[in-house]
Amino acid sequence: MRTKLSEKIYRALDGFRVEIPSWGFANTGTRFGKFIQAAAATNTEEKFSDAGQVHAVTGICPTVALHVLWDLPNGPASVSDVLHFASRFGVRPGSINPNLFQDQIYKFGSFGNPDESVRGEALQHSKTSIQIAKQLASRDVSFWFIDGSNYPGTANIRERKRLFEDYLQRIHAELAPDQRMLIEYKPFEPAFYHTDIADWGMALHFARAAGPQAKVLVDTGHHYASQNIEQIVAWLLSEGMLGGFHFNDRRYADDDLTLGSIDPYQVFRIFHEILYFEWETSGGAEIAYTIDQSHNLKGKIEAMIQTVNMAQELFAKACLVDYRRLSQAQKKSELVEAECCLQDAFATDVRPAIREWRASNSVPEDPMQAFRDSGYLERISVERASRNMSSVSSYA
Ligand code: RM4
Ligand code: MN
Ligand code: MN
Repeated sequence: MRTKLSEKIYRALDGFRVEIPSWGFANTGTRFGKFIQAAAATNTEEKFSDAGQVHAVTGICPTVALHVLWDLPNGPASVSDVLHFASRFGVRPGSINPNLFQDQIYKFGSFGNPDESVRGEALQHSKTSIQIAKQLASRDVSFWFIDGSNYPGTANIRERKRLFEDYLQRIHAELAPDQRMLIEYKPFEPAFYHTDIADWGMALHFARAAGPQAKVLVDTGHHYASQNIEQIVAWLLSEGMLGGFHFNDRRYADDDLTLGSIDPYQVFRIFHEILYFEWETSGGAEIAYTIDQSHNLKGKIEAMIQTVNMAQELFAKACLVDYRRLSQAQKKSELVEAECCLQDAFATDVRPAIREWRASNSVPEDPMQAFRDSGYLERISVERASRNMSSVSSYA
């Protein structure tokens, strides 16, 4: 017999899916070095295999975000391999991430580069990425740019803005009607003086300049400390411009720590703004929830399961906010009452209801335990150990 509370949670969880990143399963590191894990995935096939494990035990990760250069090393010629891995391991390709930062030509930027031939290469790679997305039936192509400069006076900021408007429009023209391009912002790193798409306002401007299928992608780690991320989310929702998220947690900069490990209330507040918006507008917001984490110290598959569980739990808590009570309290400026609406929901233990939901969806009640019991980790640790000593993916 379901209670009213678990009824609410069931409905919310039925519609909640999280995309996991292929790069979260490979050996990656910091710019100071890499700690190799014997069990890390060494190729695209192994990344799909690991992602399939996460989906099998959680039931809510049916898609994998792919990086074109890392996961499709032969470009469009790798598409058939990816489709084969997808059907073999039971997870579909998700968002496609062009790589406009790793090649030597991008030293001074991609679309903002003063050299027209480099901009041309970046455009060509973007077009190829969109082509790949079409062949994989991926809706979203996510763009993140390193473009910026390190020293005052070294870049023409206005000219670079104009170039970005121009090239993003050209990319937009390549999209199929059902595709979207997501524009990610980041205030610093690798550029440390100015970044061409430094914040959500700039990303919003560029998305509008590009065309109607361009939206903003919010990476939770890409903000200055203490910035109010849920306000950014609320504004983008109200403008119809929120395309998706890259989830991770942080204390200092773009730390890419496990979601909710430092500040679970932050993630709850983001989900709350989305669900409150949906309640007010009686409509579903079209938002891609994606994890952008690659763990250097934690076991990669365990860390991914932990992250997905946390996202699910915080989403379930957020759906418990009493919106009617909240909007009444807000209208009357009953501050303590309004704040308690959020705090009551956040304090609710949703884990029993989530376990029930899993059982009724034929998913293990405890995904982490199920993964540990499966023996998968022990098997791949042996199989991949020697290859891992020689293969290390890069990660910005
Ligand atoms: C960036 C950003 C992008 C990711 C790269 C590798 O910091 O978060 O989404 O693709 O790192
Ligand atoms: Mn990101
Ligand atoms: Mn990042």
